[in-house]
Amino acid sequence: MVNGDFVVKFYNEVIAGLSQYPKRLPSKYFYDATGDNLFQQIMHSPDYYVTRCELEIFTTQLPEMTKLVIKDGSPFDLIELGPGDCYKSIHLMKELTRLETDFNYLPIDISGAVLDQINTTLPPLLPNMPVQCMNGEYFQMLSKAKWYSSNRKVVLCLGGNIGNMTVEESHTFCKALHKHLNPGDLVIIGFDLVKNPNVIRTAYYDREGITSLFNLNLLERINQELEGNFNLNDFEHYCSYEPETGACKSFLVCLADRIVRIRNKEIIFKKDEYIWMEISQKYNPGQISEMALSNGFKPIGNLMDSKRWFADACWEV
Ligand code: AVJ
Repeated sequence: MVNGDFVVKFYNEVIAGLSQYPKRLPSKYFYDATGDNLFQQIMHSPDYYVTRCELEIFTTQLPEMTKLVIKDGSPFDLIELGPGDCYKSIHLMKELTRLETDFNYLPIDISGAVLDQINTTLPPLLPNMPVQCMNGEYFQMLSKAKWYSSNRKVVLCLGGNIGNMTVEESHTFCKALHKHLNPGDLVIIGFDLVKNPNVIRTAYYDREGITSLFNLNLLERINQELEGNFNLNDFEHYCSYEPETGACKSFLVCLADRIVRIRNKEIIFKKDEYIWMEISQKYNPGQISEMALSNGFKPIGNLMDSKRWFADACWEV
């Protein structure tokens, strides 16, 4: 996608979200350069357990995971949706390489910067692993991956990215994922699990206030890229976690009556009105299996960390 198309899409989605009541902004736009940097800080903050738990799975459960991935020993394409810096998947790739497994690595991301980074860091670490970066939307690139090779596919969707969808959106996503794969393919998909509600809320309402900056940064990005005039001081971060639904939500609350301009569009904010910024949905193991079964997958096991706070679910097509 060329930059002009991106800006048009970004603008349209921002205006559509802020024209709704209650107002919404899509959290997928959190990740510009500043947002990437803030998310790195979140991942290393003591209150945010998610990354540490999944990393533990990718270090302590590797034998189990590689066995599932290698399967009958036939060559495969390891496809990663939203690889980031491969912080977790690199452990799997290293182990597969050590075992002299025949596979290609195909990271798919909407961000060219993420893929450039992978192209410079991975080859020196794993010189024998073929890497084919795919820049674009997940499903468009998954269709393209079929033409890259006829190998069976192993798809990684890590980091609880699926958590940024509502339960309903996740079902739609899993259905589409299933449609893009063939019998025998494998999916490893990360789900953050329900746990003590205070642990969850603290992870998204951290004492250092990084999550607040992470949310406010989207307003700043709108100012920069869409000629907005948000005053960031007018907005305050709020986070809720509801144990009954597993929904953890972030909001920005407007502290006064304001009119914000984005290009030629005026958006009216009443005092105490909020923008729903992000959902991070939590699941229990039963709901994960249900997600698999109702969308055509066969659940073959959940790999979990020692605290059982996070699960990488393994599903066969
Ligand atoms: C990148 C989607 C896994 O929802 O836990 C972290 C993003 N938001 N803190 C998550 C995030 C606030 C994160 N994921």
